[in-house]
Amino acid sequence: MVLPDMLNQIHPYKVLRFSTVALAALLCALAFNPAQAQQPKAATHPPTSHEEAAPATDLPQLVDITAKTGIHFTHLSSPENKYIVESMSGGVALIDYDRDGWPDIFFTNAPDVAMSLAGKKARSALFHNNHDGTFTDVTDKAGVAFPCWAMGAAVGDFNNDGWPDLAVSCFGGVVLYRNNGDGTFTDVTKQSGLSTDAGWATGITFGDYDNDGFVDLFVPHYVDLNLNDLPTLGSKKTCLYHEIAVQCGPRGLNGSSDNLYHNNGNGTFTDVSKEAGVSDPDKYFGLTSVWSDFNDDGKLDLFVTNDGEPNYLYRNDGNGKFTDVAYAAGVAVNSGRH
Ligand SMILES: [Ca+2]
Ligand SMILES: [Ca+2]
Ligand SMILES: [Ca+2]
Ligand SMILES: [Ca+2]
Repeated sequence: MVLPDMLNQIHPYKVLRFSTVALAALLCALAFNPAQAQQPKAATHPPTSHEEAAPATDLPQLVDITAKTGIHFTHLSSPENKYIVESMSGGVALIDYDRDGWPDIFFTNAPDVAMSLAGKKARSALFHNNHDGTFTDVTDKAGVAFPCWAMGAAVGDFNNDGWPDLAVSCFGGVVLYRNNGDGTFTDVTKQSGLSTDAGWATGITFGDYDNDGFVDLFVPHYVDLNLNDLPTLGSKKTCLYHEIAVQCGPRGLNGSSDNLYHNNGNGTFTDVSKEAGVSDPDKYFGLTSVWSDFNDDGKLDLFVTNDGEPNYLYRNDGNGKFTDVAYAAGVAVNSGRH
């Protein structure tokens, strides 16, 4: 999952606000045993005077419990958001990496441009769920601190050993971590064949589209950006908003194609994007993706959101090929309000 600033790029703090709200909601959910949460007890007594005094609202009441959880994580990037690559990062994934029945949390992190050019990295983090509403930072033991200039993450057991593995989308391709089952992970990007992925990967997702029992990986790509030739604030017409100098992009920048990787069942993947019909030859600005069998035919379909450009809804035709039906389904474009 990646948390992009899709709302308006001239308001750089929306990413932070959105991430904070999402995190607060997430932690509220995680504070409870999932099994208990799924089976709420029916009220067995009449409301007390205290309950009667509660605000008259049907809306759920959420409380920010972050400070009590032991989660101390700061997403770096840049609050100034001078460049689009500094405003589009920020992702989180729930992964019960130790299979104790309690979801643990992985946060991606990203440097700003100046840090990256100086060779500095941003530390991602994995927090273990202690079952009591608190979490422990296990990043270093797990070996997942510095996957890349990280954007989003996806969880899937790519080698079917029962232990959930972790894929991270990066400004610069993808990283695949194999879960060793002992609290540690191994970077298997190279041997998996996924190191060929290049460009700005965003909202990746695992799904077994061909029903062979092995999860496959879809990787949308966003803007084709060169760190050594970054368009600066207001440097061209598309970097102006009502004559105000703003961050450049995505409009006015080049996009990047998408990739579908078929899981070969032996720890390796093969790029099948073009034959499957999901390669995005028009190079739209891909942001995130989700597998779902929307027509209930037993075959996973794929929805890909593109920033400011038509989305894709790929219907799975069952022979390793997909057909984009986004326009017919009414999900290609929105009303275009600005
Ligand atoms: Ca766990
Ligand atoms: Ca696994
Ligand atoms: Ca598969
Ligand atoms: Ca389907």
